[in-house]
Amino acid sequence: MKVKLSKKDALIVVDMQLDFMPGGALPVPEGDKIVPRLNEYIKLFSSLGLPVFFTRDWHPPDHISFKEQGGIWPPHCVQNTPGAMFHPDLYIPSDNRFIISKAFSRDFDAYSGFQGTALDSLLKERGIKRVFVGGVATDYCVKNTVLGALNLGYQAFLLIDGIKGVDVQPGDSERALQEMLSEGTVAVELSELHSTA
Ligand code: VGL
Ligand code: ZN
Repeated sequence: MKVKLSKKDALIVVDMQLDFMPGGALPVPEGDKIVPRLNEYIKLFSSLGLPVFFTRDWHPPDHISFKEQGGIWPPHCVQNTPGAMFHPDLYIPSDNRFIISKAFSRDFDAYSGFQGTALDSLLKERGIKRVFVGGVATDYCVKNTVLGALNLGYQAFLLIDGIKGVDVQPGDSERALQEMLSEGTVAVELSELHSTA
């Protein structure tokens, strides 16, 4: 399927931070392998003047999602620590790009980039109707960001060649994919996107 990009489209790159990469505190297997492909998406959207949104997990040191506080995760993506930084090879355009921090309060977790952030209003202000979502983890923050977008009335495209899952239970990423598709998400790959020209 060919998808023609227009002024009403935006790219959302989810949580491409060092703690989610191999060697990090909460590694997504092969999370680093999608950086080159995501960079191609970022350059495509950017070259067309379309906004690019980078979400990041941005926890305080005593966040409720951490095991010490009774949560399920090892400490990860603590604000202003090296593990919370984006992968150094991730291409961040110099303009028309936005960093969306989420889950930054001690007592609230957020897997969706829309939860407790300005993402929806930033998209609406720009007349965005369709979002293209890639990043990590397929079975957590990607899934919840995609479902959040659908709930808010956006059309959601999943970048099938630009996602990786954590699979705490085997098959979690595959189940997340099926759930996103059954809710109306459209799976696309880079070669299917084209511009007006
Ligand atoms: C995520 C687990 C905990 C994610 C964030 O970005 O998918 N997963 N916090
Ligand atoms: Zn987290």
